[in-house]
Amino acid sequence: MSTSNVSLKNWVDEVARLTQPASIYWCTGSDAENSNLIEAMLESGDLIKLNQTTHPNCYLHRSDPSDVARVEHLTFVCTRSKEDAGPNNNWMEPGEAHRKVDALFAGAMRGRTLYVIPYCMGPIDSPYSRCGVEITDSPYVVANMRIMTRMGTEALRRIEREGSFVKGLHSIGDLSPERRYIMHFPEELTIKSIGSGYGGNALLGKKCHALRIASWQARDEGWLAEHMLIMGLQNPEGRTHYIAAAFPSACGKTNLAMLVPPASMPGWKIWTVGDDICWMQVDDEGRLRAINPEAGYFGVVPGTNSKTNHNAYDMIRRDTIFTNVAVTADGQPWWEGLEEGTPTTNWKGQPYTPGDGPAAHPNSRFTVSAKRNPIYSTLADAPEGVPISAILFGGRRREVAPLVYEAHDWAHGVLVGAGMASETTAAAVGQTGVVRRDSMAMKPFCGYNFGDYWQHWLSFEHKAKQLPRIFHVNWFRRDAQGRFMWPGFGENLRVLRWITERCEGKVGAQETAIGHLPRRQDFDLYGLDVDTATLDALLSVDAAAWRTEMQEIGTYLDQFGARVPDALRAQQRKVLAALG
Ligand code: GTP
Ligand code: SPV
Ligand code: MN
Repeated sequence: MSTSNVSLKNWVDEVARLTQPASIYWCTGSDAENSNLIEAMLESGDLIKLNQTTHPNCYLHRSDPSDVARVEHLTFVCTRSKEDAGPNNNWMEPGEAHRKVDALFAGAMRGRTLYVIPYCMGPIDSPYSRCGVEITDSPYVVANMRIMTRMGTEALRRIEREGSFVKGLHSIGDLSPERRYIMHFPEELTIKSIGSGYGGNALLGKKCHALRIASWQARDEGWLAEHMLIMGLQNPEGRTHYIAAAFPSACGKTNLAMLVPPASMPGWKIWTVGDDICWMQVDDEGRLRAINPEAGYFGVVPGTNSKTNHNAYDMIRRDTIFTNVAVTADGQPWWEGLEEGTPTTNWKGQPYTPGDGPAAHPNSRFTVSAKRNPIYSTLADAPEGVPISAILFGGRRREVAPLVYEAHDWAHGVLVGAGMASETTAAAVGQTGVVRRDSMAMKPFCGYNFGDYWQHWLSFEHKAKQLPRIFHVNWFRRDAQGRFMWPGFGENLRVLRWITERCEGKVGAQETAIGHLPRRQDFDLYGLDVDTATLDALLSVDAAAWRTEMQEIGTYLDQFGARVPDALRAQQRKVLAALG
């Protein structure tokens, strides 16, 4: 197979000359192709068969122990001007970056197959969707891309009609962290990634294309590419609101998007549109409309059980690729937080005895088709997407941030997003539990200068007629003993209920310097097991702590110098002044 797109054909030839593969294979996305790949990976040891009686069509992949998470320190945005990448990105001059990685790609695919993966991010017939082609020497990447994107012949046909596509070149190289780079060339719509087989480093449609490159394109073209879930909330009267929410990696997007309502809130229904990435455009009526560019979920496994999230738990019982989980004696996948079974083999494939530390890697993941989700929204495939009523920002904050508050207006909401902070997690290599600024949950993913990005966000005030309301949430407050104060998971629906009722102008709040907070009487407390003192603590503002927070946000903004919009600084000064 080949293609009528000359630039694609030439690029594949050029890459083959550089990387010297034993063969070239064009992926069609067919079932037969997938079965053959899985067979081959079972034979090579890339995949391990899990218990097919309890977990039909489920497989385990063990990655190299040095290659289990995103590597932010090895991820670069290579723009002609360093300023355009901004202090939020590692930068390398494009010519130098190409030379550096091309030297590593030379001969990298010797003895291996080069796979050409045409893919479409978003419904194949949506004007909001964008296509790309990933070249890789990893069959695991092919199998994952098949689940995560609309991959194969249909995507190739769209590329041939449209002409343009994002080029992503990937090789696992020698998996050495010393020779690992994730390079982005937004001005050339090109990605080059070598030395890692892990999710965000290797499935180039996801963070590399749909966030870093797409955020750059979105700024040029007047739309938004965000690290957000998209969910529908249907109230007992049958009205549905769609919400988009940006939380940093491993801070609860998949779980919120698949929320199971508590028994004490009958009549509420949740629909998942997306769990990680959201592309939004202003529609003809002046509203923000969102599509999920992905077709599957690459989700955090630990913590998933029938009580925290029955939907997710059911979803991953078949047709799932697990990465770096532990295994029981009878071949079932196992992870921390699963409330049944005993692991006998750890994520590295070594014998496991309880007390040895985590059996599954804290960043172990599942890859599964979105269609396996029992509450999958049929609108996830709609070319026109869904209208967004509210945008949520949120982080993992043991202190300071209350359970929920609403921004005063759009510009203040942009400050709320820009100033977001969260404790680091196992989703990226490095120390965990350290509070860092993570603007709009895009610190690792914005393909250009945050100063310009905030300006782009502010500009929607003039582009749209009916903007979503903006809120901030925090499920992760802790008490003096270190315990979570809020039960989270399904109970988060109480917060979402208040949010949708705010959007409908049906419920009150108290006015504070940082925004509108629900009072106890504004909140659905029926059947909630949280004592009054805890609830009051969750719904209050500590003025002294917030003054410090706002000053720190001011210092953070200073890093971006002249690129920080004046309107954003004005918002920061206004909140600080209101705090007294
Ligand atoms: P990425 O895929 O990395 O972008 O992560 P995500 O934002 O989708 O996070 P996910 O929903 O997978 O949750 C990450 C971890 O947080 C899991 O271990 C969850 O069990 C836990 N978690 C999710 N929601 C809540 C919550 O409401 N409360 C508490 N305490 N933990 C939660
Ligand atoms: C994240 O880290 O935010 C993820 C997983 O969603 S990865 O695809 O590896 O980036
Ligand atoms: Mn993510």
